Amino acid sequence: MTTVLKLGGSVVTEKDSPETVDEAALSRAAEAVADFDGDLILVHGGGSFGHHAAAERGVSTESGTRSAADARAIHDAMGRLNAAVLDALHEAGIEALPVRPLSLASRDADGDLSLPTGSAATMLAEGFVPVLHGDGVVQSGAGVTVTSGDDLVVALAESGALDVDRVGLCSTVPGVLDGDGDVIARIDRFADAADALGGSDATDVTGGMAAKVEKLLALGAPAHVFGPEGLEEFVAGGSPGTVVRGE
Ligand code: IP8
Repeated sequence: MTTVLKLGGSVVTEKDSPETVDEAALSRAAEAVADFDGDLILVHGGGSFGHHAAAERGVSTESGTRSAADARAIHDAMGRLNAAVLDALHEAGIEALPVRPLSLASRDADGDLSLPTGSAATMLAEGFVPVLHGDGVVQSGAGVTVTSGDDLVVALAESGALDVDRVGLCSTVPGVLDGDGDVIARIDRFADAADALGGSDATDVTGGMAAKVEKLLALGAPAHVFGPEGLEEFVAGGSPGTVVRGE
């Protein structure tokens, strides 16, 4: 059994300030993750690294680039963030290794993601923690488009080989919020939460909470959406924030 945990880009970076790591938040997250017992795959988002690099070049999940220089600029920005995340994880005693989607994944013309998971599975078997991240990924007929960390989470969770039974999405909000700002404890159907779900408030080329919930509802495993204050509880096996589970 494997747990997949995504650390949102807004948790580990200053999302409105280009290429700025939130060092304190990142090391707090790494220390919390260090207490996890079992097989763990981490994914992190783009925050002020990937989203700014992609937005500056007009690249998104929908709109690709055929400029290798632009694709590299996005990938390199994500590489700088990935290095900072790995440094913090190593500092916390976690044997983490990078798995970089540009070199591994592809999308078909409909946007369906293909993510080979052999390297992550072997890393787990050898006692490492694979760390993936949102990235530019080559797409049939579109050049390189942006693949969100959320899509990677879904692909990992759907890979039979990894046997994922639990998913966590740690973002800056304490869960999926209703119209009054209260955390919705459980979402089984998109209609339950549709009215309350809005867009993201900072530069985000891959969509806000609504897009996340829609993807999570399609998973076989329960997904927990929570804020940084819920991370310790999730790592300990608890259910902070909102549980999203499709019927
Ligand atoms: O923050 C986006 O990943 P996300 C990655 O998980 C890039 O949506 C390159 C913008």
